[in-house]
Amino acid sequence: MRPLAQQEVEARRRAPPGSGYGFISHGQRGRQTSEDGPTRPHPRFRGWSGGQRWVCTAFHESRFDTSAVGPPDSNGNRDYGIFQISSRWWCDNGHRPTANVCETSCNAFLNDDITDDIKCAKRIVLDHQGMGAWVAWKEHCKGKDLSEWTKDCNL
Ligand SMILES: [Ca+2]
Repeated sequence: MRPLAQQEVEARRRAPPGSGYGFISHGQRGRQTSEDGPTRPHPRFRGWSGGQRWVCTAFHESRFDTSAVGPPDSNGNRDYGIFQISSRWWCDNGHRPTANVCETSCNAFLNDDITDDIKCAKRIVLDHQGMGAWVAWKEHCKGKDLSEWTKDCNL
């Protein structure tokens, strides 16, 4: 994962609440400071603002179970891992042709190293649906106050 450039940190810090900088759309966290000074992103989410969106989505997709595999859909595709990434487009589950946009085995999304899961999720969110690619996001997280999800994380 690319380390967060200092300029990005500064830009994020200066971004007004609700400016939509990066993934932040719910306000204050983009300019949050703590008593110890400016907060720093957790290493897992470095370079990835708005971590609470992902924490909320991951919880409602998989209950944070990195080994979760969803039931097959009508085409035999399944969702894999903490972000429930679908074999339909994003990874190869070895069962049928797949676009495999993230160029990885779906099994790679079932271990405790979520670096590759995050990398693929970052690719997915670039697609036209954005976070809407995740049903859990739309049903449980979108438009909600998500600050509780990361309030103790010092993101
Ligand atoms: Ca993984």
